[in-house]
Amino acid sequence: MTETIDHTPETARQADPFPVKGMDAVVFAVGNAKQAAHYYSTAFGMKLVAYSGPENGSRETASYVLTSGAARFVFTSVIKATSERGRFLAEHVAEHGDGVVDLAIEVPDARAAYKYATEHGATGLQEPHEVSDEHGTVVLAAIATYGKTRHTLVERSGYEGPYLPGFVTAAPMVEPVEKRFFQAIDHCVGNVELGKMNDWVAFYNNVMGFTNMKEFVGDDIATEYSALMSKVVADGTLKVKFPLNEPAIAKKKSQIDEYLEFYGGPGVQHIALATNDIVASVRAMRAAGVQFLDTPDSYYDTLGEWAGETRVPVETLRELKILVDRDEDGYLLQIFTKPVQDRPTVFFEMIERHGSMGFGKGNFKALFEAIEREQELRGNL
Ligand code: TYF
Ligand code: FE
Repeated sequence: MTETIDHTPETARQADPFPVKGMDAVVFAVGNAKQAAHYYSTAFGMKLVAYSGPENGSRETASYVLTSGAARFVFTSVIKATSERGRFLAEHVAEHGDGVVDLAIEVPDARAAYKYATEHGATGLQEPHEVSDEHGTVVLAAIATYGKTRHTLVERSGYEGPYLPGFVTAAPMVEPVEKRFFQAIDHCVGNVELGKMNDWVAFYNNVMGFTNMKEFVGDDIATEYSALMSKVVADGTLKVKFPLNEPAIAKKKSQIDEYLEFYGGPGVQHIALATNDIVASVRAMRAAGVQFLDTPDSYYDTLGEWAGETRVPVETLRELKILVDRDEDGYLLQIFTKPVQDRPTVFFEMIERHGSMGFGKGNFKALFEAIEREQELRGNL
């Protein structure tokens, strides 16, 4: 009998089956991309860096690319739908309102990523293909996720332009802010239908090799406060984190049901933006007219007892309605905007992490009471 010796180095055996470099972009389909670009410039301190539209050969759609540090948002609207893609985007806005069509992920090898994903159960939407212009070549592929959302897999190592081939460099729309409000996308949350959360967790486990993070919201919290269940999947390096929510039966109508009703199905609920100065950012955003969820004074009256010291004095947190959560690894500061369009659908979170890799579980009671007050005002409770 011969013994087989495995000569594979330890690192290769444990190699990530689906390596990612990070979030590439969050792509929104909106009714008026020109005005959206202006809002994210003034209210979110982002900078217009690239554009594609009729002036440079895109007769069907106009797209504005804005960045803040490593975070990139793309706003696309339809000028005249002629192709399948144009009709998809026009119908998406008609059906869902402004929303996210693509959580694009940067990968080192788009062909390998697509192959792995589709061999492990993903629906392919676009086979890997090269796109080029004078700035170089990218490889793009796309797979479907919840609702009509997709993940474009972007391999951009052969490209040095402003965003993607076909885009031209654009000058900022407004005077750039002195200090950016956020520097990265921290996590992107999906709302899925009742009973489907575990299926989507399994999807990311199988298709991308993502693993579950320890934070989850089970039935206990669900029925008492939040009316939702939530689990988080992430890549091994925690650069891409996707919490997934489903509605739970509770005392009041679930905020997830409200989203599903008004969005018209599953989709992206919120994008969390990582900041290293939440106080300055929230002040500037409030001054620019961004509306945040309110937190009652009682939250701050007892905050010191359990949250301990943070870098921000409690009085400043109280003034700006910033929430705190703490776990064994550290703490985080966070705040949530109200929905950023007329439908009670997509919103944003600002998050400043100090060690904690959680998502603010300790704030669920305060947060969900604030959301319920808004639902009540909308007549959706
Ligand atoms: O991303 C998260 O899981 C946290 C918690 O409507 C959360 O931000 C979950 C649902 C929600 C608001 C916040
Ligand atoms: Fe979040």
